[in-house]
Amino acid sequence: MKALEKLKVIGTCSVVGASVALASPPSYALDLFGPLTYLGFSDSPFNGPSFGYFHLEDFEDGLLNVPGVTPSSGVVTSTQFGGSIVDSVENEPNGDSFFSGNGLAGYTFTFSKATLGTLPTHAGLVWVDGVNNISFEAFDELGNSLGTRGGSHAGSGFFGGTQEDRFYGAINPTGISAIKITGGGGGIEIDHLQYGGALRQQPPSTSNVPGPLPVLGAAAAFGFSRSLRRRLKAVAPDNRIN
Ligand SMILES: [Ca+2]
Ligand SMILES: [Ca+2]
Ligand SMILES: [Ca+2]
Repeated sequence: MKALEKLKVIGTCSVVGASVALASPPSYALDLFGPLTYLGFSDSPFNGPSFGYFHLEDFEDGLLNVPGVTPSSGVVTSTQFGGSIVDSVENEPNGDSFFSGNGLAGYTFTFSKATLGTLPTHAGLVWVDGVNNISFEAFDELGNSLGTRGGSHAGSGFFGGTQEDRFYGAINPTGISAIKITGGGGGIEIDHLQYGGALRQQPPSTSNVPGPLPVLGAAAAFGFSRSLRRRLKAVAPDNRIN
């Protein structure tokens, strides 16, 4: 059955939202990812960095209900289809995903700075079914393209199969306003929509006042120096050591 024949017209999904705040924010540079083999979140290049917030939509609750993101089109796959025709990062046919019947147009996921506080610095998704050729694009805070990535990894069938699944994503330190993915003819299906705002780098300190640790260090060094002089005088009394 062709993807176009999956008249997956309109549906819903599940949320695995998470907010993680860790110390030592790293620095990030503009980067694009994909197509990367992806069989679970442990394969995500975003699995590990420190975030002020992070959301992963796996659609397993039948809803697209993570905050601050709006799709241009599409439905949760289970609302239109069931069984083995549903592709998912999770073990289909028990999983769920997000589907659009117009793969050529694909869909754009737009992020809300008002809802999230800051635009995500990291954003990506996992292509799970459709037709070649596949193209991913990300947009900066002004809506300008950050670049594209392409792939042609679609398998021959439309009834599940995770070996063809690939991650696409982007990092932009000044924010990502939207990500878009398109395919060939027929439908397109994605899963594991994920995005997060990295913790900001702390500005370097401009203070010239030494902290308590350097002061203590200097005092210790002075004390050691006096002790050393006394020892040298005892060992070599004829040498002048002041
Ligand atoms: Ca959900
Ligand atoms: Ca899923
Ligand atoms: Ca698949």
